[in-house]
Amino acid sequence: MNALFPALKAGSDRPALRFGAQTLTYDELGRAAGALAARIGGAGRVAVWATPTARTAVAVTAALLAGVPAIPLNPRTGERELAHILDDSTPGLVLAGPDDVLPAGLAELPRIDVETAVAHHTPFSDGPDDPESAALIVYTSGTTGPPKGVVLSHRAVAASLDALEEAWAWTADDVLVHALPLFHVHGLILGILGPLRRGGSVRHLGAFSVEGVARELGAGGGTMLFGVPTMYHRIADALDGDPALVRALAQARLLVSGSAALPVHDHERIAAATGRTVVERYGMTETLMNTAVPVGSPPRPGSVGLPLRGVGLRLVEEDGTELGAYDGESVGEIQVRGPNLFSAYLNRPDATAAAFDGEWFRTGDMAVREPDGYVRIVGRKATDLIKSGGYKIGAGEIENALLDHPAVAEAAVTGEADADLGERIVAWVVAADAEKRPTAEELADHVAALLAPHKRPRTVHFLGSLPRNDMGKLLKKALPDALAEARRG
Ligand code: MCA
Ligand code: AMP
Repeated sequence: MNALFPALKAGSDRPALRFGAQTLTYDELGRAAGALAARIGGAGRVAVWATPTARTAVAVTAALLAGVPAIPLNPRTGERELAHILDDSTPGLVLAGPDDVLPAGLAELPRIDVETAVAHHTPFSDGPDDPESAALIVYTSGTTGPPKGVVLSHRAVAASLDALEEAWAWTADDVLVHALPLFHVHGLILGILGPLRRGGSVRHLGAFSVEGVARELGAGGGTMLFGVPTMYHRIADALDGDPALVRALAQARLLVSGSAALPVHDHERIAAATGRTVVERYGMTETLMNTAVPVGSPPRPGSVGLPLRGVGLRLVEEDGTELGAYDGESVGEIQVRGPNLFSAYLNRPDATAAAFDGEWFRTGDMAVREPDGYVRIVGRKATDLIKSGGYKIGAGEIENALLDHPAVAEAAVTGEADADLGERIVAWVVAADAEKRPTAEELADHVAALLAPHKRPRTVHFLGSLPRNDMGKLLKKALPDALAEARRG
């Protein structure tokens, strides 16, 4: 197939990546990734300890050049989730930084330390001949059960990044600033592979801070910012009284939000202070990017824009009928098809089949279309999927983890509106012994250690029993009333 990263092949002294004080030019990245690609060629699949560092970018680039599927691992993944991912994806080795201390769960895997400074040049290929070859396996939560591995091909990655090139006039002159984690589509595929495919550059902040955004977009010369709504909310909060931040945002070419809905209030605060409108795009791990507000379009707060090049999008009613009207009112489930779609859920033909209606992928997101075709997301089908800080989290996986705590007899998990996180995880717990309730912190630590810190409950309510119907089915909608009653009684 055509090279995923033509600028890497050509090599140059232009900066490709900057993480803090460390910069890699295209030449340097080509040497580091080329040398590593030569070592991992026969590895089957490789796990990547995806810290927010240049090493992760080198490791993933090397895997793509070698045609070896990469499985990015959240370095904070708890023991149970890590064990599941390793069992399911069976990597042949793990790529990590020389100083990284890996958890016991990875001790059995051969390890290669990723070097970023490599003096010699190792010739590398353009990647696998077959564009359908798996490029990445990214784990994503469902309503119940452990996360599923989403197999993304070289074809899907290239198609989605090239469609964004067109929508945003994204070029080699762009300098992308972001602070997203590198184990999900947003931060890794859009935020690292995107600039590399264009021959442009990326400045990663390591960890999100409003000061870092102001610095890199301002004096740092960044032209684009990618973030989740929580980040834009924190930026909006800081604008008053921070003229340097206002200037930095005002001079950026493109401010993009995604992974969850950016509230209109935050859109408006940023536009009022900076004169710039944030554009949204809508995607999913399984589909990569589906829609985007094109650069230069008039402000459309609350809209995720138009289907990207090559993406078919339809709205479908409960009974399977396709909505014909673009009236801004009729709500249907978003279904998509196109070259941006994933290949399958790893080892889950049942789940893969259930996710499709023919060639159409059922996203589970509910939307309306305006008369001019713009898509506005109004909700989602499954209330047991929570989006917190831009992370998708299944209520079921947290309930199971809570039930494994010896002091928990029953547990339910819901998402509650939160100005900062979009939704906050709330746990409703019946203690095994009402006299010896665990603390909220103990339960949060327990979930963080088993699954991941971002999956920990932020609020814990204790109840004497959970509300259920005659069949014993949990009534999640009745939980607030049950709590109010428990407090009264
Ligand atoms: C706190 N921490 C803990 C605990 N409590 N660690 C262990 N046990 C505990 N009990 C640690 C955390 O690990 C973290 O450490 C620090 O305390 C703060 O954590 P937290 O409160 O969770 O962070 P936050 O302030 O809530 O983070 C906000 C955030 C983050 C920065 C916006 O949510 C974020 O990075 N979101 C991005 C999600 C994303 O990329 N989604 C894309 C997937 P430390 O401070 O050291 O880190 S969606 C996607 O890809 C699709 C395709 C799409 O459309 O984009
Ligand atoms: P994930 O499964 O983690 O890849 O998250 C995908 C989900 O994030 C989608 O199904 C949507 O529910 C949500 N999402 C992504 N971008 C947006 C957006 N711009 N507005 C609203 N929801 C979004």
